[in-house]
Amino acid sequence: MASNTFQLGLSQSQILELVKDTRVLREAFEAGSLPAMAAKLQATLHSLENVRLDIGITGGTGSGKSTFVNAFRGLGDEDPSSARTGVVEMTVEPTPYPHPKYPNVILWDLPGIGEPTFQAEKYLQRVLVDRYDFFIIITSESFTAKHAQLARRVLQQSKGFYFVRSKVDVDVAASRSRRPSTFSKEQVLSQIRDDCLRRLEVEGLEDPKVFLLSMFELDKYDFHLLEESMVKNVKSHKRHALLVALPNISKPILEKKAASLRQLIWLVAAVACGINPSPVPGVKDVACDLYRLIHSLEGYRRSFGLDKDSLRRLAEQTSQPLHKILDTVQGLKTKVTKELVVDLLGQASRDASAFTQELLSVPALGTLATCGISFATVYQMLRLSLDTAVKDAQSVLMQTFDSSD
Ligand SMILES: Nc1nc2c(ncn2[C@@H]2O[C@H](COP(=O)(O)OP(=O)(O)OP(=O)(O)O)[C@@H](O)[C@H]2O)c(=O)[nH]1
Ligand SMILES: [Mg+2]
Repeated sequence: MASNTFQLGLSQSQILELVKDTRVLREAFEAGSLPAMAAKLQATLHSLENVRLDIGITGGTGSGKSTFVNAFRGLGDEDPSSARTGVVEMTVEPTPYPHPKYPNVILWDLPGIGEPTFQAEKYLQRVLVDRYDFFIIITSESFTAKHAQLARRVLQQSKGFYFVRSKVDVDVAASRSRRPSTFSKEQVLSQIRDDCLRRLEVEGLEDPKVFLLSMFELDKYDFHLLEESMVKNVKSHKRHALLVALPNISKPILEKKAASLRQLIWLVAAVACGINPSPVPGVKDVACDLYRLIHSLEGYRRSFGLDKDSLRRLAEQTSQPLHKILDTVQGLKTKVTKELVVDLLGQASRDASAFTQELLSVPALGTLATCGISFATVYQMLRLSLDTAVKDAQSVLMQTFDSSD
């Protein structure tokens, strides 16, 4: 990349490319001092963290749409901000439910597609199809012509969709109690899957994919596969927003989250050192914006479900004492304060010096010399804190979700 391109100002998509490739970052550093870049980087960071994502949840009446909306947002049915659920028809108008921790991620609880005269085109007009990034089409029974018709129309509007077969816990439990001697969970699930695929194929859909779920137990069945598929297919500038908001129910998702947050560390460090830096008391040669770092560390905890609210909810949902879950957390157990960040920076500065040397030995980073030590220390602190948060999230996952069933 020509260095003057950078000085002239990069577009957001070019900065996104930078996020993916730190070699290009090094070249970019050559072009200007950190403070000069920081404002642009801050705007990019802000838009990456706040980009809007609208997911339309649709499907048969009573199929579990509203329950899915709540479960995805980590809420039970009785939370005051939950979507209403129940055995009689509940949802008649499209209703937005922002994620409680990421209000830019919105799940839309859409009306059921139950009526006999259902017409996909009219339905999509009514719910304003353009609003959604993609759809999740749910059934708790067999897929029918209605689901297929809806999916085809969604595709024609150049939107994506995922088929979900809900309430598989009911099928598994029924089979277990009715045919105990021959019961095989895998067999029940594969029968359901085959039946769903066959019916969708009969309706003319090519190579359909179906995710089997229990809305009450997202950690079981196919939810982790649905998460991975959504992450893979969502537009790249929205991927980070989706990832951080996803429920922490599988190791692969934790790792993908971590990778996405790790890619942004240099951006956060550049912004924290380049905008409103002030000397950090007790940490030699380091100046940065501590509030920006508090925001990022709180963000790690929130995204990995390590904040008090999330842990309390998890304890309730899994009927485990909160202290038992808290015992598995090595990192921050309390609110992130300025003192805590100063302390972490102090720890990081001890092993940041090797990293600073590494950074400064790259000729392109010579211009960083003025704020090189700050950048390296902040970078190192964020890297260590993120690693700790990932480890904690993995321990909490192992502690709370029993995969034996
Ligand atoms: N066992 C089991 N029950 C479920 C599941 N998902 C939803 N339910 C129950 O099914 C009933 C209907 O769920 P809702 O989430 O209200 O369904 P809906 O699709 O929003 O229904 P409408 O808004 O009326 O179209 C509720 O009693 C839920 O508790 C599931 O995966 N397993
Ligand atoms: Mg509903």
